[in-house]
Amino acid sequence: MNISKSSDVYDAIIIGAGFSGLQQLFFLRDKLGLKTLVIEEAYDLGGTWFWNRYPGARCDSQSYSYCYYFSKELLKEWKWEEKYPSQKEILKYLNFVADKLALRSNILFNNKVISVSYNLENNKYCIVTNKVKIRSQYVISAVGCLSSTNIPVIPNLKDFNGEIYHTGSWPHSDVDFEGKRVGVIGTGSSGIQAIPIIAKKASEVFVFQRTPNFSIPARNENLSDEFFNKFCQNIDNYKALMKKSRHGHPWLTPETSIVKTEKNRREEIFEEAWKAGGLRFRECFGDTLTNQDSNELISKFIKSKIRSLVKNQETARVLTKFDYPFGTKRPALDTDYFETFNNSNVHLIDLKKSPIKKFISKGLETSFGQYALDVIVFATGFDALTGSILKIDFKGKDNVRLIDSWKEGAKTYLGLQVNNFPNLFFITGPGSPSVLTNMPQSIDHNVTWITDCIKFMKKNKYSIIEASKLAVDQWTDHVQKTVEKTLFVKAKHSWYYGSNIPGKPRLFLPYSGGLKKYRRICNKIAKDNYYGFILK
Ligand code: NA7
Repeated sequence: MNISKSSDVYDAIIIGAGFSGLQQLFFLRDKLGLKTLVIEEAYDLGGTWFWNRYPGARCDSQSYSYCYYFSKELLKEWKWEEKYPSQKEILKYLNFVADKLALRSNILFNNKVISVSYNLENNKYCIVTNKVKIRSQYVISAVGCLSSTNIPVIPNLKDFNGEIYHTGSWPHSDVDFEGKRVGVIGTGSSGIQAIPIIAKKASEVFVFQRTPNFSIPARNENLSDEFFNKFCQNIDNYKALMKKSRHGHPWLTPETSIVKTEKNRREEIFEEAWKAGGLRFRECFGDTLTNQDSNELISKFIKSKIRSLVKNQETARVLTKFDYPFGTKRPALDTDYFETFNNSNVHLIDLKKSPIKKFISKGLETSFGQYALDVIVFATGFDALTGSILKIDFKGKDNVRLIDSWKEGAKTYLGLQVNNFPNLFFITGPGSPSVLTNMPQSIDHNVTWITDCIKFMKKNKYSIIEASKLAVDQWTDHVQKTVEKTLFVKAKHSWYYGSNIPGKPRLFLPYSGGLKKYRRICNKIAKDNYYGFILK
């Protein structure tokens, strides 16, 4: 796409060509007929799935739920290969959708958005990229929740002579681990997925663990034609089930309490759920995240499973030194993660006991000693939910800067808007359920809501919508009060609270009330003539 004139004026600019940006483009362009452009930093589409190409990168949501449901045609034309889709398969899928809906012609690639500034006089934003300047009435941030990579500050990184990678910005060519000594820092979902694959090639793998992570077996499998045919006949049921579910997954969470269930029956349910694998394990009872005693029972069950999988009981002890309740930091899904520690070339280093001191030319030094390494893989996560938004200098009315408005924490109304920034929307922004849910379902809700809102504005001849300060404050308060009813508060050291990034304000970032409840609230507000928003 060729855009070079600063006179280019759009109805809507969308930042980011991942899952959310693509759907928003289709809805605004094809359903509302708006002049719409997506601006994307990368040379191609995919968002998270464009960048996260590390070995073993795979989605934790089931493939048939991790896709667009706005078109039956798309659902019937795409046959997923695996129960949990790999990064490659998801990227292929997004390209299929973009081709099918002819989206590429409205995407400006290789353009990094630097600033977005509002001009009250003409009610337009000026969007400046590293190459062009464009104006638009609406701006929709579709930058993703987990896109701004976090490389922790550890002294002397520049002294290290080997190869350095981050799981979230992996090279596009294969990385060769054959016969190499590899250090992996971080045991979140990315580390847990990558370590077993790296260990198959590397001569030695040193896993530097600061906090152990609960992980459930994924039990991934190939999907049959029979499964696909059955799915095609049941699309409506599938869709209805995800709408009814707490977090947008294709199952319902029972109301039953772990602690109130008789011991044998409880163990039976845990066993069945463990055998089935996947995130549903977390929801085999209704009070895992709200009742401390219940959580201790399910945590104990997982610990016993890990002990039975790992032969060296000292290694098992370090892998199960949990200091937070199960599920309150994002649990991982794995394929042979714990079993990998039975291989003689895989070593677990407990950073709680001996923290990293610095990098050295040949590797890394902890307070225990030095480790010679050829490769270091940072699996150290992201500046989640706000990092990729605040990389852009958003300026609203009276030159108010978003970075200043969020100094005390990211405050939004429904995760969708901020006061002082008229006509700026966020898809799966902080304050929305986002990362606690099956993302495409949250995206579908936000995109549809924003589209309906703009349609309403056009119909009623409004040109400005802006969340009121009161609505922002009240919603932020509600988000914090909601989480206080859960056990999430017992894991303050988590990226849900922003505490993985030094200096980041501590606020629980996603809305923990569930997608079902959130959808109901947002839709009621829309029905109430956008209560809490100022329309002009
Ligand atoms: P996560 O879940 O943020 O995990 C990052 C890991 O890196 C975690 O184990 C951290 O330990 C560790 N970490 C971070 N900084 C350091 C330092 N300085 N030293 C040692 N270890 C460190 O990121 P992922 O990429 O795995 O997963 C993010 C999401 O992406 C995931 O939930 C999926 O939704 C996809 P900590 O716990 O902070 O002690």
